[in-house]
Amino acid sequence: MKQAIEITGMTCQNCARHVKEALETLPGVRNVEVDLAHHGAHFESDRAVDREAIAAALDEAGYALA
Ligand SMILES: [Cu+2]
Repeated sequence: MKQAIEITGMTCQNCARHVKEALETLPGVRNVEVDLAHHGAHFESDRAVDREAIAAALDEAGYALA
């Protein structure tokens, strides 16, 4: 399934890369695409990824789930 999220705190391509890496640490998540211009990201996963787990991974990297 595909999941789309909105993220706050990204300002440059380095941020986008950090967010991509953070999301890729989540079990089952693949094909992460970060859209810096629109403060978003989407990815594929076998099953819905818990919103709290996404928020925690982003928080650890210094960003936040919008
Ligand atoms: Cu940055």
